[in-house]
Amino acid sequence: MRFPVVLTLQALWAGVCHTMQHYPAAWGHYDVCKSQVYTDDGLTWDYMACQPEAMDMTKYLKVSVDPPNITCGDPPETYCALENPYMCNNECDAQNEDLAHPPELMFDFEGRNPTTFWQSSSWKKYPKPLLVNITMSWNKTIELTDDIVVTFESGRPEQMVLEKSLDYGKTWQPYQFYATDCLDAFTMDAKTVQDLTQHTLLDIICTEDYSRGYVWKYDKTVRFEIKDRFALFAGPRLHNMASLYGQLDTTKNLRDFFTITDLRVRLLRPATGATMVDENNLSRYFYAISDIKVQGRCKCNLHANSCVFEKEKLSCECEHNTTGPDCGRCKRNYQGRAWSAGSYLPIPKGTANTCIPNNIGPVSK
Ligand SMILES: *[C@@H]1O[C@H](CO)[C@@H](O)[C@H](O)[C@H]1NC(C)=O
Ligand SMILES: *[C@@H]1O[C@H](CO)[C@@H](O)[C@H](O)[C@H]1NC(C)=O
Ligand SMILES: *[C@@H]1O[C@H](CO)[C@@H](O)[C@H](O)[C@H]1NC(C)=O
Ligand SMILES: *[C@@H]1O[C@H](CO)[C@@H](O)[C@H](O)[C@H]1NC(C)=O
Ligand SMILES: *[C@@H]1O[C@H](CO)[C@@H](O)[C@H](O)[C@H]1NC(C)=O
Ligand SMILES: [Ca+2]
Repeated sequence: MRFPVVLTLQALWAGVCHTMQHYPAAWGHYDVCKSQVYTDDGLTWDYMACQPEAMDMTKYLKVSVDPPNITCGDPPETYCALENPYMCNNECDAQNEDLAHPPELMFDFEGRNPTTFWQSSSWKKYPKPLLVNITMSWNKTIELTDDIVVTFESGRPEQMVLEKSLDYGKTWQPYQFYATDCLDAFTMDAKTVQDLTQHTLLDIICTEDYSRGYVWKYDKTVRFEIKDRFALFAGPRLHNMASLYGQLDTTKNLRDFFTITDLRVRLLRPATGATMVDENNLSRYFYAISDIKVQGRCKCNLHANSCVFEKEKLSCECEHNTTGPDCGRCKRNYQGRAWSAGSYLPIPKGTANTCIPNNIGPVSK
């Protein structure tokens, strides 16, 4: 016989959740790495798969904008409204704090009025493309848990690509293409996330949903739809996370799809709101972004339930005698069997796959 003795508040909460068979609607389960239990042999530890909570990842990133001098205000510049070339009261001056639009303003607390935003210089060199890369780096592997949302203060771009890296920026893969005309811009057929199935979930699509015509006047966001992709396994409203966790456990490609170390927004063509660009007033064309949302959790291979930000860097607080920034290996003297990630299965506690001391025979669990 075996019954858990609850020793910490966190364990208590987890215990309550389990007895109620209540599986939370979103990620955020697997919050305990170990708990003490009484068995016939007395008090021992029970180890479980665990992961840190999802959080606002924009607090921990480094941002770079390329080319470096593309941010407006040096020299100062005056912009006109896209929809009205006679309305020219948007000033940018890097030397004046009230009129400067540096990259940090994409990640500050939004909710005050007026909004704060980063802005590029205008499309002075038309018809040469106005190209800007916004690169966000964590120097840590992260698992995305919610949609990436980019909110434009200007019109939404007519062409843009969201890219990701899994190797600290050495190589990049597209996540999604965005255009007013996918065929023309990227020779891809236009799709929406609703066209995806479990089978095609990892397909990289081009969507016209976020850049068509003047729609931007009412909706200024461009999304990468993580939750709709989760829903292909977990059902609408993500009520069946067990099914998603099961899939993530067994399908490396799927797990890697939602894992990143860096993100890049490639802005390729600004909003023009028309088929013809007004060459007499290029001050109407530029990019401005007020907010970027990235929600995720540190990837700790199910061996840590917390992740700390120290010396400008995120790292997992590894349990189960694992170590490394992602708990990706066994501690010295705990190499009694090969390292392995924890497993979400069986639901709800998973399997810890702890590292075991050297020179001890096979031990279960
Ligand atoms: C943006 O990044 C891509 C690679 O992701 C690179 O090919 C391109 O030259 C960069 N553009 C700028 C303006 O830095
Ligand atoms: C940025 O610098 C490059 C060369 O360093 C220059 O050619 C370019 O015109 C500059 N762009 C802007 C917007 O000032
Ligand atoms: C990234 O993190 C590693 C430690 O994991 C550190 O040695 C390296 O300097 C960091 N790189 C940057 C660019 O911060
Ligand atoms: C064009 O741009 C300039 C600023 O560059 C502005 O003063 C002018 O009013 C704009 N509109 C028209 C219709 O020329
Ligand atoms: C890890 O090692 C410590 C001793 O260093 C031991 O007390 C602990 O039980 C071990 N934990 C696991 C999960 O094996
Ligand atoms: Ca802002």
